Amino acid sequence: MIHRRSFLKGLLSTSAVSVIGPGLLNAGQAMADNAAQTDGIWKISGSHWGAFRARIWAGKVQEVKPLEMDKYPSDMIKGIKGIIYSSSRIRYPMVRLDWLKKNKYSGDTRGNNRFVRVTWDEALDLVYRELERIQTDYGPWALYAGQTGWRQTGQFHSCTSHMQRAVAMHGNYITKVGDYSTGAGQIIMPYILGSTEVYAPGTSWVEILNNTQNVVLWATDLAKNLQVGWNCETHESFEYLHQLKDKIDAGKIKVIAVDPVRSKTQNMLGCDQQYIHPQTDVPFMLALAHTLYKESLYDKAFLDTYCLGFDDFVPYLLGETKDKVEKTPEWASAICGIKADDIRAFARLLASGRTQFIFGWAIQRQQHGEQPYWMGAVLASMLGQIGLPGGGISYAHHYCSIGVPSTGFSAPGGFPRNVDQGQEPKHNNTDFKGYSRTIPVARWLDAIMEPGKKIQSNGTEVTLPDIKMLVVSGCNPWNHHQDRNRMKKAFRKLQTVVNIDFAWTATCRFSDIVLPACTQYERNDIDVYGSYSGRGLIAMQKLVDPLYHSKTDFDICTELCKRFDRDKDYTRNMGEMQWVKMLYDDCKTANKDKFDMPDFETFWQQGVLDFGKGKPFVRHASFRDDPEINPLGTPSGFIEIFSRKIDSYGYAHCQGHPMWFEKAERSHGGPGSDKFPLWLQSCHPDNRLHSQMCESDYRESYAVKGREPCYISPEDAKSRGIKDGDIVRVFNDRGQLLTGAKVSADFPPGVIRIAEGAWYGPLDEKDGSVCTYGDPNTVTLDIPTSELANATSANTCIVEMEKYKGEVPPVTAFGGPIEVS
Ligand SMILES: Nc1nc2c(c(=O)[nH]1)N[C@H]1C(S)=C(S)[C@@H](COP(=O)(O)OP(=O)(O)OC[C@H]3O[C@@H](n4cnc5c(=O)[nH]c(N)nc54)[C@H](O)[C@@H]3O)O[C@H]1N2
Ligand SMILES: Nc1nc2c(c(=O)[nH]1)N[C@H]1C(S)=C(S)[C@@H](COP(=O)(O)OP(=O)(O)OC[C@H]3O[C@@H](n4cnc5c(=O)[nH]c(N)nc54)[C@H](O)[C@@H]3O)O[C@H]1N2
Ligand SMILES: [Mo]
Repeated sequence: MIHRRSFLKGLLSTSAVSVIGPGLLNAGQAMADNAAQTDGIWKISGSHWGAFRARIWAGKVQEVKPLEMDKYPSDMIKGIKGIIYSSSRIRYPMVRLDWLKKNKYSGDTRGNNRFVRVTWDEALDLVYRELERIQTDYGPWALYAGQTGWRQTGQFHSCTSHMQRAVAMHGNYITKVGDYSTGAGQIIMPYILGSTEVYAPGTSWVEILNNTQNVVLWATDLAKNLQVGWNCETHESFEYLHQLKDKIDAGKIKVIAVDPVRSKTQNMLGCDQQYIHPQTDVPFMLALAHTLYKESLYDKAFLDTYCLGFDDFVPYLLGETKDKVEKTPEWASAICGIKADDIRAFARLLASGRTQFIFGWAIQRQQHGEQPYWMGAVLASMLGQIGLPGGGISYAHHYCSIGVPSTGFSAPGGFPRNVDQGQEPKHNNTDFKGYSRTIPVARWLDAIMEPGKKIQSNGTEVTLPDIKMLVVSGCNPWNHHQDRNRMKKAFRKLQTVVNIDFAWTATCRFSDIVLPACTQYERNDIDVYGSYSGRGLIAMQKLVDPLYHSKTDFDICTELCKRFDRDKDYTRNMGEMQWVKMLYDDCKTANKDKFDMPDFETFWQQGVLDFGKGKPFVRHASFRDDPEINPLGTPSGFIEIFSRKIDSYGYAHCQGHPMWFEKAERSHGGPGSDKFPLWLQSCHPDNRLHSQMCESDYRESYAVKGREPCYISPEDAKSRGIKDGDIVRVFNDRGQLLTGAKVSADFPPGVIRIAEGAWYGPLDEKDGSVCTYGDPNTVTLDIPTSELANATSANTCIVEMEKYKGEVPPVTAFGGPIEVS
């Protein structure tokens, strides 16, 4: 199982470079002293959006500005204040009225948003009562506490760990494997290149800038997505993007973005775009491979030395096996919308010099999302440049500043998500009644809908458990999962849903017990500065005390554990600052041979440690140097163009080599497009992190008449009589939502975008109810990528849209519950 945090920990503990001493002490302190005399004090903290200083006065955060070290701060820093003081903060523990008062958990009204305020003791007693009931009446298979997400930053307070450890102190439960980000990629790539690749350090930008002739940005929007990090983001990668732009301008590097849309990155770099119809990357790639093969532009020696199975793949390319279709440029052109001659020219360009592929993740978040990643590796293998500086393939340069050299600093640990060794849960029942204890992350809703169903998953059989109770913290399932109306049906079957959050999201609306956590700005913590680069450490100094009746997740979970006498085990008898100091001290010890870190008090007062710049790195270089001594982690140790292992599973939609499969639905002449001609891409937002910061006054900077924007091409707008700023209804057979039209020439006909993370605001809890704010997951398709990864297929979705006539209903997404006394 891959946890990002543990992965990063392992990763950062590799090489060592010299330390650049803490440089910000004087500037920061002087600023703080200065401000203190007039209007408050300045503190330092970090966030997914970057490090910042905040001015506190009269017990309130007055002002937030990026840390000086951050040369390319994200605009989203402006939204932080709005998170703290949003109208959707959860003020008190709340319990759903019908669940509390009626019998049988009143699943039929779940989602009606009518809640009663209760005391902390009442709320936690109810949570404990429900955990007891589930463990004794059913068993650990009926409890799901496994879903995770983008909890706020901070190594100690990382909230999902707190919830999971507290629940684990009480009893066992169902967990998940994988994530929504890279669900298909992280499962397929270990078979092909021997690691997840998606969470691996990529070739450093300096190597690309110095060695590459052609950079292919394949479905990736670096300038948009590098704004956020899993830990506190440094934005160092933007320095390299600017250098890349200079090289493009000077004619030294050619950058081509393969994307249906003209992205923020393309606009920033001024690079070329290779338009492609959505979801048709595999036919395009197959035709590129066909050209390389036919024109002998491929590296036979590389395929012989480093790869297995090219000979098994070629017959498919030539139309001799499987579908018996030759994968010519003419064949591909009819599917992907690129002229056959342009495909040939593209293939010749790829083979003309040093070529670096950089893939994003959106194309594996679609049906058969395993295939483009595998086929990308085949193309890169045919070019024979894997392991060379500035050549080969990367699957993650848009994520957490991958490509910025790592300092080799060992990151601090975090709060444990399991019980300690030697401890047992109160109810140590390990009888899962034949149900699988671990399920693929995106299939939890299938479990609720079809308990007992057996599905294939990555070479094993999974029996979906009969989930009766959910406990959620640090993620927002009513943001991240697909198909809201299907979710409503599933949630009606649940007995009890507990959610811990600081914001009244749609998940709160569909819960029964809601516990108010405080934000990260209301607690002390420590974080890595630069997730993969290991640039430094950030002290996350509490800015203000927890607002309203909210508490830290740590305090909430401690009090829950007190109810079954496990609070001391849970906390290890330590408080917040003891934990933070211990994590720091352990980190100092782990790094003692590499960096001279000051004592905790000095660090805390200073706020930031800077370890300087790291050493450049070339992905797969050691494998290329000597594949016998440094084999890949694949079954054979080589790049597997044909995978016997995958082939042996006998899956219909992921066979022995990469293939093209038609999608369940597809625009541009694909299935269903006569009725729903528009492809909806629910990309990651430019001005939020998923649903976080959607509720902030910062929203006003991009919302259209108070709704989430929907980007649409001038052609599609015109043919539907839609003007920029109009309220439009987007719909298909699964649901409907209202958004505000943004007409933009960056979008081609047949493609619209509504960013994921727009809060779900249904008019009521009934099926088919319109979403009033514009959550794209109201209409997305909830099917697995394939039997291999079972990942989300969110980007396989087609819709129609129209100008909204009639009276526009108010937005119901924000402002919290309907409080009933
Ligand atoms: N259609 C579509 N759907 C998608 C995607 C897509 O591209 N298209 N992308 C998918 C991907 S890649 C991802 S990663 C997911 C993201 O899905 P999530 O990770 O679920 O998204 P977030 O909105 O970040 O949800 C985090 C929630 O945790 C809460 N929270 C944050 N910090 C704390 C804390 O300290 N304590 C407590 N108690 N709560 C906290 C926040 O308020 C928020 O409600 O979405 C997936 N869904
Ligand atoms: N600002 C911001 N940054 C983020 C996040 C955020 O919420 N906000 N979330 C973070 C997280 S959790 C994740 S998982 C990553 C997500 O990273 P990705 O999944 O890579 O990002 P997306 O923005 O969904 O899509 C990237 C590009 O893929 C293109 N694309 C989509 N479908 C296709 C297709 O079929 N073919 C081709 N060729 N191109 C296609 C889109 O047009 C877009 O330009 O971003 C991270 N960074
Ligand atoms: Mo993600």
